Amino acid sequence: MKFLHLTTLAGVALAVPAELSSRQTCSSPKLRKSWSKATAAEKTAYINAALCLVTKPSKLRVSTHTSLYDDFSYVHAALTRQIHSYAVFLPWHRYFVQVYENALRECGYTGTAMYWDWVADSAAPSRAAVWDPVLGFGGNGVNSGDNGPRKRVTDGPFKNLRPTYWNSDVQPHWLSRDWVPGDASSGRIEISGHEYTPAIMASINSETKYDDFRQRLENGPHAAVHGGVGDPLFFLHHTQVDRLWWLWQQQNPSARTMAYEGTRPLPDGLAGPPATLNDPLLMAGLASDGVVRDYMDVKGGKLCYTY
Ligand SMILES: [Cu+2]
Repeated sequence: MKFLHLTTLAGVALAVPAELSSRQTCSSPKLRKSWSKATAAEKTAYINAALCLVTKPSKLRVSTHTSLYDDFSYVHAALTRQIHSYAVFLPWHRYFVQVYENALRECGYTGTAMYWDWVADSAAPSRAAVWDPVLGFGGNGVNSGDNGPRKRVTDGPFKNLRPTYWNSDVQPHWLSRDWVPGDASSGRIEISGHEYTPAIMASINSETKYDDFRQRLENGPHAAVHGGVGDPLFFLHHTQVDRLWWLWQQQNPSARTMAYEGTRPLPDGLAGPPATLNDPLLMAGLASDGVVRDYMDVKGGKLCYTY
């Protein structure tokens, strides 16, 4: 059982970054930018920091020869039943992106997390700036013959990346990517662009209850983009998910900033009691566990950024 790993991980004590160790007042929130609006220098700095994570030692040391970069894939996969399909999906990924941004800083990065605005690119997602071979993450994977059943990303700054984990199993492979193909006759757009159009996003945004919004965002656009995107672009995808939640909160900040309800998972991943703001945000030793209420407000609790 993959889940048993968590029992051991939970006991690992690690240093907490200073900026997360106490409540802070957020007087100058950092602006998170869209990849397509960032400068070449900003993109290069982000890419270099992401590549640097591969050279940093693993904090988890679940298996040998893994890096800090691998830790992120591992934690996300190991916790998957705790962090998806429940209310905690949004605050958990919000915290996870923040932990990643902190890790990039350990690599000398002075910028912020960036997002891929796939709603803006939904008419032709395969032409988005994020796939650029120099100032992006490279394009779709190809059958290269050296990556098992997976399609290998053969261009861009990450073409020589060898992730250790496939889900939470040790299975070193070349970075792979496999876009959902388009089909003109049925109106299906490559990378499922028809599932995250501005019209669909406006409809999701009209939901007034937190968990209705969360479910439609998670099961619709979030899942559709994931169908063609792996790491390290994962973090630009999830920063966009975070931004869409923030936009929803901004429609009525006094009512929505702390709006949170739905179901909380049990340790085995099955549905548990009603979710509350005191629920934990497990980080499995990659960072200290958090509490939902500290990650609801991007300019309060333990966060200080804006979009
Ligand atoms: Cu996830």
